[in-house]
Amino acid sequence: MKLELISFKLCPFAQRAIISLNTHKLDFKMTYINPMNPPDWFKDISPTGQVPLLRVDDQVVFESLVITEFINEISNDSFHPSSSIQRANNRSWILFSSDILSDLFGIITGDEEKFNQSKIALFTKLEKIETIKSAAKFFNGNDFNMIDAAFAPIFMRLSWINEFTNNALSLDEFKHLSTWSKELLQVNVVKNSVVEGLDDAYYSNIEAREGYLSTLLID
Ligand SMILES: N[C@@H](CCC(=O)N[C@@H](CS)C(=O)NCC(=O)O)C(=O)O
Repeated sequence: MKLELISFKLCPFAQRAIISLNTHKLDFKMTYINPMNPPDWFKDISPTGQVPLLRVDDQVVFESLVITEFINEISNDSFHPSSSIQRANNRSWILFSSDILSDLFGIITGDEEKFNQSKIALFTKLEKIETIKSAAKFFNGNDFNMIDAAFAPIFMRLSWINEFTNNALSLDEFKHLSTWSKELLQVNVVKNSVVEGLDDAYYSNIEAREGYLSTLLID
């Protein structure tokens, strides 16, 4: 089976797929495009115009969460906990994590009012996760699962934003999330899921958006 992941370097949704492919040690070709200015061949094969897109031989799979489930299905080791209810619970929180990415988008692009609204929305969600997250290293204990791959791109971006500002989105009030974030960002498949210098590109992206967050950047 030939796999090709069509991605965009800054895309947190695509990063989930990269972490999943690398966790399962699957060979794949990586093709980067800019979805804001896509090549014609991409328009022809992408139903939504969005990345990530996984080409599997001559078929395409789209939507990051469907891609990660597909990767799990074609792999030998399960990327989910074994109990059905725990698996369902993980999938619910994985879906929840996609809404957090929408809040982050508002934080990066919005004016002061939008920034504050998005920050409240983000922190309300983080608080909910904090209440159900155990003190364990990862979401399900010591095993790195799909839910960890779904949240890692979020924690990576939160940690960059905190580094670039005076901790504008500090996680300090969330003890369990702080531990989870610290542990996730040390995992090799997470560290290696972005190209070198992506933190600088993310900084430049915040600057270029000229939202309220860009006024909080420390030089
Ligand atoms: N629900 C999609 C969201 C993917 C998404 O928003 N991708 C962005 C890049 S990070 C994109 O392709 N944006 C271009 C567009 O929406 O036209 C998924 O989970 O795969």
